[in-house]
Amino acid sequence: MDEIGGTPLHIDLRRHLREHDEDRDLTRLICEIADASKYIINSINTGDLGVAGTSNLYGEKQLALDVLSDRIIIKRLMHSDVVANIASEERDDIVVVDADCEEKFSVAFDPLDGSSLVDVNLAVGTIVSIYKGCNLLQPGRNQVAALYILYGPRTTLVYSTGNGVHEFGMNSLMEYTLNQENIRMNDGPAKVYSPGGQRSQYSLGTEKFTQYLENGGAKLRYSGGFVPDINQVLIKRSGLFMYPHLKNAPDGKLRLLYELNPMAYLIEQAGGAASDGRRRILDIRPESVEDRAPVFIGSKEAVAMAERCIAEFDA
Ligand code: AFP
Repeated sequence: MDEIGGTPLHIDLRRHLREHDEDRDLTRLICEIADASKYIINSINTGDLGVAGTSNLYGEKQLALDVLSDRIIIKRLMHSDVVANIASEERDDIVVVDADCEEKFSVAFDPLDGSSLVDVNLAVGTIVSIYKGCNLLQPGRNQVAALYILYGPRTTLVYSTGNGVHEFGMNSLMEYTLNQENIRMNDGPAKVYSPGGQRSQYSLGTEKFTQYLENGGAKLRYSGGFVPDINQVLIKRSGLFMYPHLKNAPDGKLRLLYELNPMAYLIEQAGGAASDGRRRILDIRPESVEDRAPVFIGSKEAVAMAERCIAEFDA
């Protein structure tokens, strides 16, 4: 078996899940989502870049790609036969697939995060959060799995089921094979930082924290896409992404169910941290599928410093 640094290569996603003795239904679910991404890639490369003529529950104009990606994933989730409830960032209500839900999974997903970047040919992604049972409105610490798929120069998939964080690359046969497993963030200061929101709207605490990052030599890397920005922090094993509380948006911008919980689960599994500036993202109990929260996510040391600056300057 070919290996680099102890990583057995060419192992495909299904085999990796099986070799990690993952639940058979969870394996099936994750592989269905991976398969859906093949159709999303095709849509991104050849599809309609225009608007769909509809808006989502946040009043945002939906792109044709948003609606198409949402439909592709919903169809696969239903086809899996192991899903009970589905919440999509592009839909107003939770889709109830099976009321007999205790033994099945409930899934929250953002079908094409950063879709407004496709027409300028920047990287975008799909983000998925998985819970056992019926309830989607529970703290993120109860997730049984999370993953994202990054549609960039290469297509990669990163997942965790609570046994480490693993990255797969799509090969020429459109299969996902292992690139690296058990990814661990390095300790120490953040090497890169991705500051979301307008700096003029930053609180004093966030401004002091941003200066701390810059004085510590962190390089600014912000693409406007949560998935590529988090992927950079994870694969470089160092960095900090933030979309903080703003004077004109106290809850920040990003959504707890579809964006923050799955990414916080992955980054914590890799030895990093995720906070809203005052508490652990994964301990927040959502009140509705629409909930947003400020976020500081990445290297543990940087997240701890963000909390210190906010406690000291944003009382
Ligand atoms: P879109 O899906 O509207 O492009 O927003 C992308 C996103 O949710 C997330 O991927 C980015 O990190 C963040 O919003 C970018 O927000 P700004 O455009 O305010 O920088």
